[in-house]
Amino acid sequence: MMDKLIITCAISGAEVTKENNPAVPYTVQEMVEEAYQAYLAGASIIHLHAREDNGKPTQNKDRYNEIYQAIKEKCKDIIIQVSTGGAVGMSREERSDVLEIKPEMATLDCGTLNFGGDDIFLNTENDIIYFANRMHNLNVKYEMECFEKGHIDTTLRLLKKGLIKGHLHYSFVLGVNGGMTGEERDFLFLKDSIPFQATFSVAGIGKYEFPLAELAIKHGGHVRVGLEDNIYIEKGILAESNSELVRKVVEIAKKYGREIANPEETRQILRIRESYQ
Ligand code: KMH
Ligand code: ZN
Repeated sequence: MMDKLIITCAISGAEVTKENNPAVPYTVQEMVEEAYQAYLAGASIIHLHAREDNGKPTQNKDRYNEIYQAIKEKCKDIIIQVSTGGAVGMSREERSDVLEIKPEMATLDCGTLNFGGDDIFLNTENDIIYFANRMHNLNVKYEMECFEKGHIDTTLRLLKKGLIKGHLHYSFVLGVNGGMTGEERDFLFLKDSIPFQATFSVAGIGKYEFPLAELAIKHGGHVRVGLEDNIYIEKGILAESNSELVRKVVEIAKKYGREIANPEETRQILRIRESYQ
């Protein structure tokens, strides 16, 4: 019997802009509205990148806190997963500032990759250990973002050394320019490479968003969608909001008889309240 389906909505990202899609939120108010509508549509986790009002990505803890509290105020029980990936070029100290607000969840990026053009998204082994350690100490549940198979292998090595702990929850982020593609064979390879007891979600970039969502739904995984990953509801047609993308996943889930997990059920499936100690 499959778990209920956890839908994460990546509402803002660090790279996508209002020029790409006017629905991308920058201000606190816009973040709250996008998060709220996604929550009503069925998302139980919001993957959050903070922005300044002018759209500039920031990892500043005060700005995150303002957005975090405002979303929590409106969507009482929702889970907010902050990004420790930030934007390309940020230092690990800058990226981890947000952990000071003690979020319920955060991402843990598990390896370096090219990120299009001259960009490199840098996550050395020491970076991964540093972030994991800080999250163990603050009891922040991490989702391990893997952009290719080598990143999974890294997590397994660190697990053996006791440097990664607790229930393992992966996110396969596929289709980044420089990472692994999101074809069915890629998905199956990654799914079969993680430990049996682990849970996973998929985040398909661009055209991979919905085909990967469908594969994950069929195979007992979970799904992330949102404007961070994909700005189109259909080929060539911009999504009007994050919630429109969430609703499309809910429709696919119905086809396969997968019920949608609410935030409390999500906490149980991901064992969010378990301590690392
Ligand atoms: N913005 C990307 C460079 C994460 O949220 O942890 C990194 C990213 C991953 O989005
Ligand atoms: Zn992100």
